[in-house]
Amino acid sequence: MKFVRFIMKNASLASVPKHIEHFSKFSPSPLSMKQFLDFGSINACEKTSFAFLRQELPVRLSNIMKEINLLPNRLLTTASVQTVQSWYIQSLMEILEFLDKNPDDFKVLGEFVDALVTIRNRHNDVVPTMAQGIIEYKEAFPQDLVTNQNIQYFLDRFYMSRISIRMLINQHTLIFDGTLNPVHPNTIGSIDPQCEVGDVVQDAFHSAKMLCDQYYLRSPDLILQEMCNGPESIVYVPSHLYHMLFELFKNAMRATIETHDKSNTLPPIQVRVSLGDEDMSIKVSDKGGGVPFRRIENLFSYMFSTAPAPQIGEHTRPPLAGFGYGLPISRLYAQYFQGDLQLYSMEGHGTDAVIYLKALSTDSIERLPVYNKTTLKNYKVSQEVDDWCIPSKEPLDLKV
Ligand code: W6P
Repeated sequence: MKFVRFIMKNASLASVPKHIEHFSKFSPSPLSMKQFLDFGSINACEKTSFAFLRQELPVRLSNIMKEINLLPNRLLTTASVQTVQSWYIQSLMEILEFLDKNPDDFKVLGEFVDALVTIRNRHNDVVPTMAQGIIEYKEAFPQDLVTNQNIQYFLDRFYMSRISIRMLINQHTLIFDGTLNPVHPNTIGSIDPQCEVGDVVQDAFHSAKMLCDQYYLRSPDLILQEMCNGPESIVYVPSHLYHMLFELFKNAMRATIETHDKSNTLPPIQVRVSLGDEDMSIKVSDKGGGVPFRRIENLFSYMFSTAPAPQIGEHTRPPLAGFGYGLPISRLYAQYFQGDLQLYSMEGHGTDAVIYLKALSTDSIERLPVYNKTTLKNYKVSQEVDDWCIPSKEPLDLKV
């Protein structure tokens, strides 16, 4: 019996490349906020969601698995990346099990929810595990600029794919586990049809402030200005918005405190929320001395912001912000529903960080990577020479 199961298991493992070939030929189907809400409305059923997901999850998994294989070999073969890849293979196999099952069987539907929960847990540590792979790679091949570009391109797409897959899994498991969210009874899965942005700003600020007080024994205040009249709400995933704001606040607080460390007072962090016909914009302004323009791009770079976790000793404390993938991943959350996150800094003064979200749920549609010929081309980017001169710091020698 054990032997039969061993053979069976390896038979399905052997057929995985074929399935990846098959499913990666489909483009992922981006969902709009409205479609997400429809899955959670009274007339939508678990059966429809099941039928959609057992096709769409393999498509999204296979599309990004093809891209993992395009990574430079010296990164692809690290133990960390191999581990992540094995999780994707295992999860794909587990979903494929449901392709020949009957959607009318409630037992099948229950097993599907359980399988999704198992898969979600398996992938919990993807981000730190990939980061470990980058650390290993950086030690072996320091300052490889072409690969830095490739890694940025890959991880933006890989983490965006991951955000989208977790969104699908969260919606299905939250909506069809048969219970109502007791704290937020009006949410549809993780979506709040009336997400009050000001409330999320205050929650995120409060959490960042507590961390800040812990590290620095002081923290700046918040000035929140909502434009228009009264509270402003959009259809959105509050946890995504919270994640972005928490990250921005940590950065703003750290900058404020470190540039005013000799002063008794701290300039407050100002937040403006503005709802227009097309955009919901949220600006977080600090007077923390700003960042030189040249360094702004680095704040979003996975390679630059990947450092071994600082050793916490007796006389050191972990920094409040600036390590890890907070900013690049926050930008992905904003971009996921067609928004963006941008930094406008004035060195010597301070930084404005702006989150742009779509005001209309009809414009909030998933932004998803797709594997195609263009993708392949983008990984082959040039070893070619640049066609702009390199500025020289030496004075030009005109003597003959
Ligand atoms: C800074 C650097 C930064 C990043 C993100 C958000 C705010 C700030 N402030 O000085």
